[in-house]
Amino acid sequence: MQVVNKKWSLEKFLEVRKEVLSSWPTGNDPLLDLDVAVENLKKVPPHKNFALKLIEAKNQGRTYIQPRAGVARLKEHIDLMRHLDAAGADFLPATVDSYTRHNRYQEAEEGIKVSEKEGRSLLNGFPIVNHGVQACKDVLDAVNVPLQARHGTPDGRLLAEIIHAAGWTSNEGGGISYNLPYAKNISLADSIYYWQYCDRLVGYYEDHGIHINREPFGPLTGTLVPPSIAITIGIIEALLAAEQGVKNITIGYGQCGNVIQDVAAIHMALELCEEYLKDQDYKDVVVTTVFHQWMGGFPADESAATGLIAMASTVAALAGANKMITKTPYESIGVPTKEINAVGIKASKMVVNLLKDQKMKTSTPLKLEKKQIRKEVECLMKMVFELGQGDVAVGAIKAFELGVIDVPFAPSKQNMNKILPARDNEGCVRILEFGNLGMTQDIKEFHKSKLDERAKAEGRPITFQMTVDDIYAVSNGQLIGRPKIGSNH
Ligand code: 8ZB
Repeated sequence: MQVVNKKWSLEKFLEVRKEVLSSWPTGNDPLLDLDVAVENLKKVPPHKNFALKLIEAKNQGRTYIQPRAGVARLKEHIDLMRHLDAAGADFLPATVDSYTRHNRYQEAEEGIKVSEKEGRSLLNGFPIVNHGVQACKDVLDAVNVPLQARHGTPDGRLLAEIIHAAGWTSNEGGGISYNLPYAKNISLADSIYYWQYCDRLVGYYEDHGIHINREPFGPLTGTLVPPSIAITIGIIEALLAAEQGVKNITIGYGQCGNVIQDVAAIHMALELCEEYLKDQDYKDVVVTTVFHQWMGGFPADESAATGLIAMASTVAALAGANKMITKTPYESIGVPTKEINAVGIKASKMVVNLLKDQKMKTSTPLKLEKKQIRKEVECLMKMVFELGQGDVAVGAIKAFELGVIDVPFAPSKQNMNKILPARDNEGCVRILEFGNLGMTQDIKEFHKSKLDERAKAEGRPITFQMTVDDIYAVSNGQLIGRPKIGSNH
C-alpha cells in the first residue's frame, strides 16, 4: 500500500467506511449512522468530554490521573469503572483485550461466553467491538468522567467508530505506536493507513463541532526508550493526525527514571510538538502531555511498587504533565483487581495533589537536557522530511525501513532493532549502539561521553551487559544496573 500524508476526501472516507462497518455485526447498528452519532456526541456533557477536560488541566496546571482497566463482561466492567471513578480517577479507560487488538472478534466472543459461564473475566480487557455502541454508551452513562479506549490495535477502525458513536471522546494509538510494540508482520504503510482512517473520523466529528482527543502511545516498548525517539514518533503521529483534521492531541512519554531527563522530556514533548504543528501550518491544534508511570519491570513487593508509583507521580507533577497513567502495586503479578487499581489511583492522586502548586524550577542541568533532546529530535525530524521529500508519512516509512528511526526491543519486523540503550552514571537513558539511527557524529559523541562516565565509575568497559543490567535494575530496587561488587564485570 502507498500512503501519503494527505487529508482523505469525505468521499474516500465514506467509501472505506462501508467496508469497515461490515467487518463485524456490531458495525451494522443505526447508532453508527453519522448524523445519529453527531447528535449523540452533542449530548455528552462538557465534564465528560476528554478534550475539554485536558484543556482544563493545561489551563490550571493540574496533573489529572487515569488508570488502565478492563474486563470481559459489561456489567462487571461498569462496576469496575464506577469503583475507579469513586477512587478519584479524573479520566477512565477501557483497556481492550488482546483478541480485539488483533481483530479476532470470534475468539473474543467465546471469551465473553466463558466469562459469563464462570462468573469472572477470562479476557484481559473489555472487548469493545463485540459489545457494540449501546453497551459503550451504558458505560459512559454509569460514570462521571470522560472515557477513552486504550488498546494496541494496528487496525482499530471499527473500534474507533463504536467508541466515538457511544460518546467516548478519546482514542489512544497511532500508525507507528500501535504497530511496532504490538505486531510482528503488519506493514507500517498499512497501520498508518488504518490510523489515517481513525483520525479522519475524528476530523469528521470536529467539522461537526465535536471535540475529540487523540493520544499517540508514547512509551512504545516501555523499555529504555530514549526520550528523543519517543518524542519524534509522537510528533510524526501528531502531524499525521492533524492532517486528517484532529484538533486535540496528547503527546505521551513513559518515565525513564532520571528526574531531570524526565522533566526535560515532558517539557520538550510539548514544546516541539507545538512547534512542528505550527511549522506545518496546523495552527488550531491544542497539544497536551501525558506521563506514564514506569512501564518496565516492576518490583514484586507491593510496598516497593507503591514507592515507584509515588516517585513517578512526583515527576509527573513537577514536570507539569497534564495527565498521568497510573500503575498498581500488583503490576508484577498481572491484571489488577479493582481494589488494588484503586490503591494505585489514590496513592498517585495524593502525590499530585500535594505537589499541585509546585513545578520544577529551571536550572542549568535541566536546560542542557532539554537542549540535547531538541537537538536529537530536530535531527531525526529533518531526516524524516528529507526521506519523504517533505511528506511525513512517506518519510516515516522510509526512516523505519532504513533504521534511521529505530525503537529498542520492538517485536515488529518493520523495525531495524539495531540500537541499544543504556543508562549513564546518573541514570539518564542514553544510546550505546546507534545502528543506522539518523543522528549526527556530534550527538553520538555526547552519548559516548556520558556512557564513558559510567564505565569509569563502574570499572568496566561500555558493554551490552550494561543494557541487560539496566533492564532488570528497577524490579530489583535500583535505577542503574551496577555490577555486583566482586563480580567479573
Ligand atoms: C501496554 C500497557 C501495559 C499495562 C496493564 C498492564 C500493564 C493490561 C489491563 C491492564 C488493568 C487490564 N493492563 N490490561 N490493567 N486492566 N485489563 O497495562 O498491567 O501495566
